[in-house]
Amino acid sequence: MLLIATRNKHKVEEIKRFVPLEVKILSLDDLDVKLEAPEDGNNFVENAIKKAIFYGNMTKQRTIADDSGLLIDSLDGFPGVHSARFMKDSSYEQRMIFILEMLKSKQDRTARFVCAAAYYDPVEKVVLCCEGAVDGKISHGIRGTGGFGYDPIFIPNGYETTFGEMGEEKHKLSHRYKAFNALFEKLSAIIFFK
Ligand code: ITT
Repeated sequence: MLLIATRNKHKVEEIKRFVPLEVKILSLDDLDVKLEAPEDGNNFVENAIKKAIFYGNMTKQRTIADDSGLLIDSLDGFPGVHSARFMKDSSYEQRMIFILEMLKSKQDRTARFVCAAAYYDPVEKVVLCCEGAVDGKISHGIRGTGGFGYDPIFIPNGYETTFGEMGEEKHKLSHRYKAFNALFEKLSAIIFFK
């Protein structure tokens, strides 16, 4: 059994793709977990590990967690580790409008999505974490309805379309794909799932 410890249902769908079919997946709702893990780390790796350890110790289950975000170079990496929490009471459309407004005066629109994928086994006390990133730029408008979060304003390098316009293609090149692909490659070498 494996707990996918995220409240974000889009992340759950993206992470599930990596879990071997024979492994039973648990969610925080399945285990009736109401408490929120601390997210006060300085970077994605710290936060992903904190989430995995917090929920793994609480539930006694082997646990996977994800911490991720968008970093915009000309805004000194904003919103970065605060991607989920900045303008928390506003819709993603409002947040994206705010970002596009801030970038109006900037020449440089380069940005990257980063994801840290963490695994914790509370019995064996094993912690593993892999990071993945995808470079690109911020579009001039909100484009596409696919994906979630900031997908409609992020164009990965080598493409003309935003993640929000892409559909399946996102899952072959995204930050989450790179992080979880690396994590499950390591896990399959050391762990016998059942
Ligand atoms: P959990 O902490 O419960 O996993 P969360 O959504 O709060 O869920 P994070 O703290 O890691 O997760 O924040 C990640 C935010 O970064 C996410 O809510 C989006 O705003 C953004 N983000 C991360 N990956 C993304 C992706 O693939 N596409 C679009 N936006 C993404």
